[in-house]
Amino acid sequence: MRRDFRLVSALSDAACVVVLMTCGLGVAQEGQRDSVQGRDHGSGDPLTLWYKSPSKVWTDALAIGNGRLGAMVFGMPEHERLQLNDITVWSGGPEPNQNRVDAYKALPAIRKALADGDWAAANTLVGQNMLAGAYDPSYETLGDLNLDFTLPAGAVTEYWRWLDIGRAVSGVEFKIGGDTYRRESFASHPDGVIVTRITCSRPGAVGFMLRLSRVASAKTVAQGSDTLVMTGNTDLPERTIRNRTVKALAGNLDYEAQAKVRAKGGTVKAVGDTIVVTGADEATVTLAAGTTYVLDYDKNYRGADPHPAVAKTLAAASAKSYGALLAAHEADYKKLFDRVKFSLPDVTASPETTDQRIKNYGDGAKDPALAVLYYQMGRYLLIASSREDNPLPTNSQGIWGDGLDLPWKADYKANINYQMFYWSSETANLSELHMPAIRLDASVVKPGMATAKAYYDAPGWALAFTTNAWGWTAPGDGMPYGAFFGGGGWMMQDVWEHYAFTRDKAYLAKYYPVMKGSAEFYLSILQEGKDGLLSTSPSLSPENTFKTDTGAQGGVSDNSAIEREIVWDLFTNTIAAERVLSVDAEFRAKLEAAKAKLRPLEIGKAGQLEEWGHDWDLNGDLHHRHVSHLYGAFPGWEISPLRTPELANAVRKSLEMRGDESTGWSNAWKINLWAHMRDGDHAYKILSSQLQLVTTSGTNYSGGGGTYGNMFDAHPPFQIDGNFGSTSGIDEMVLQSGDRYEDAASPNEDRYYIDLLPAVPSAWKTGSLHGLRARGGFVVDVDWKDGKMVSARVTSVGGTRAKLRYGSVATDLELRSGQSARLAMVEGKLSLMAP
Ligand code: FUC
Repeated sequence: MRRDFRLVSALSDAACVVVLMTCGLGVAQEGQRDSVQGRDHGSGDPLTLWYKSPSKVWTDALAIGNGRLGAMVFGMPEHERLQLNDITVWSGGPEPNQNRVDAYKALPAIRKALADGDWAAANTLVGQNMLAGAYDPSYETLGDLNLDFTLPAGAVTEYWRWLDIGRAVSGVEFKIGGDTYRRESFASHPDGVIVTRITCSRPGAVGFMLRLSRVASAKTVAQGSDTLVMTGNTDLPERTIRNRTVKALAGNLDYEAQAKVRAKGGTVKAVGDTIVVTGADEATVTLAAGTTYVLDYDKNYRGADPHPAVAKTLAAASAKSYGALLAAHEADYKKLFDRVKFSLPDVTASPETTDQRIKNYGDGAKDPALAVLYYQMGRYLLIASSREDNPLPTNSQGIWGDGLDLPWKADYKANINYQMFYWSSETANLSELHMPAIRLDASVVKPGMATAKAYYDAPGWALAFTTNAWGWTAPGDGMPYGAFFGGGGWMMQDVWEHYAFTRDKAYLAKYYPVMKGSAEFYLSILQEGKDGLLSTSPSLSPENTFKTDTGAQGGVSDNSAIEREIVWDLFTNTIAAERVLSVDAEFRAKLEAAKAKLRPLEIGKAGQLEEWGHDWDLNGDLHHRHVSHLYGAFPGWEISPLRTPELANAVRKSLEMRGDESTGWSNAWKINLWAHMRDGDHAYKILSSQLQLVTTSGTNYSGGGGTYGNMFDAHPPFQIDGNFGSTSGIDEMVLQSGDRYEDAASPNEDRYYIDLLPAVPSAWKTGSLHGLRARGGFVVDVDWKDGKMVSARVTSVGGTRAKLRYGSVATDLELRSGQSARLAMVEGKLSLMAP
């Protein structure tokens, strides 16, 4: 179908509406704009992504966001599409009856089958008894802001579009005849709006029709002459999901979006449910949105009508000039973004477009500046999708998802993905952006208590394999992945790590009960073997299955490694939290006793770390994307090459057996794991395959991971965890701080080694990374040259004592808050000196 924009401009406004409505959308590259001639250079700025052709598919478009509101900017010359998202737009609603209340009664039979080695029976029993019902709600699009431009005929030349992540501004610019047309878009956190400004070098040449639309359930009306108001509810139409009919369901969530146009010169008027601008010198479109969502189980996740707040936000932002909005946005964004500076000498400063650079990188071209850009893109995306006051954390699409049933519901999958979103939040100096996740974690305690009771008759709270906006905590959906019960314990890393990095004791006191509730659950479900050792039974290893030596297959074991590693980690951190707070000595003693009796991890016949607590690894899916049994090496700290060398060797062996090719997030996990194995070159090899250009969006579970042209991670399809996880991986190559030591001078404080340059790849001979955060409350700047550290500067942000380590040589550090120290290699020795 073709839209003819010349026709539009020749008709009356009223007729335009009819033409547009009958002609369909999204094919604006056709017609007279068949040939868009790209500009031959970008801005040259190292933190700017740029392209010389308009977006053809969604993963070409460029992402902006203010934490809660996001948009994908497509940048077609005649048609701008800002595909909109609000982090709270979810279908479905709370499901207070999600649990199977008597499920725990099946446990004795399951445990007996496991003790008897009847793996098949155990698997069947878990499938029959331990899963809740359907899991249907999905994160959804908010809709589209469409601008259909009236442009003169003629070739589009010198076209380019960009995203400047140093300023968080995206733009499109091109020429027709001698005139330059330009649009700039950004999402402002201080003003709570998305802003697009349209200009042309020729006065009076700005003309467009503005529409606000959504694929389902929305109604748009004009209000006055310059504003559109779109309202609706995220009810689910009847759909088919995996051959199952999902009934129409009234959604729990109402949304509202408002867009207002301001123009200099020309006219602005409402025509039907559109706003038409003609003959203006420039125009600014401002969009605000909101929903009834509130992250509160007791309120059934339903808050106030968003209308008054949306109207107020829009009115306040519209009263400011474009320049004032932009200046406030940039200042606010830079406060976060500028905390970390990463630089690698740019050997071949590439003039190519960003997608071409990604392609070249995958083809073996050396472009270290692309790795720097990719690293900072992870930080940009977190700032854009998880501000401190976000009503929900970033989800598996960040905030950017188009459609009503997004891949894997774009939820908070708690068997790796959700936690990976926040791995870099603390290390990459964006600590406050971690808070939305910590609040979500705390919000599942109440529904999770019912889940703990239903499936284990246990105290505390439990969360199985995933959660969503509506407090889902039950196991479910399918086997074997749906019956994993490690999600809650794993999520508690959020709560602890935020303290470990910030040393905020008031924060820890507030959230300690959340950790304690999770620890209580695991304490009560641990099973004692005949030898007195503890493990979980039933236990799973996310999404993987095993094959025994006699050929039995299943996904339920009596001793999976990851569940023990999660428990080790949770108990270690809860014990540490109690030591800091001194509120609960009796409970701490119970955890200490149980931790001492946890069944040690096993090393199998190939030297690998056993995934199931049985030596079955060689019979199974050798290249499975999940590397769950390696949790103890990362994100956990049970295994480390210097403290537990034998287990670390087993981790290396398991990583080798799994191979390097996988999905995007799996690549990212392996970058972190190889960094923790202190093998920077292997980490770098996987980072390089993560920087391969992916152009397909079909789901691939066994490989194909990489990066889309717009720098989004490709599972494929798009899934943002690989972005965040890779940024964390680079942090872990340069700085690690999770190895603890006992400090006799202050035995109740958790103390850490700060490992400088533990795994910098040989390809990055010389470089610097300034502003990373280390556990214990420090900021670290480190510089290296010819593969060796030149100097490091450590500044206390609440930290007091640590051990600085380079290779295996360590030195003690003692600082007061705000104080710095410099560490340098002097005649081959680590020396601490005044900054
Ligand atoms: C798990 C993974 C998939 C995907 C999904 C969001 O199911 O195994 O690969 O990441 O979560």
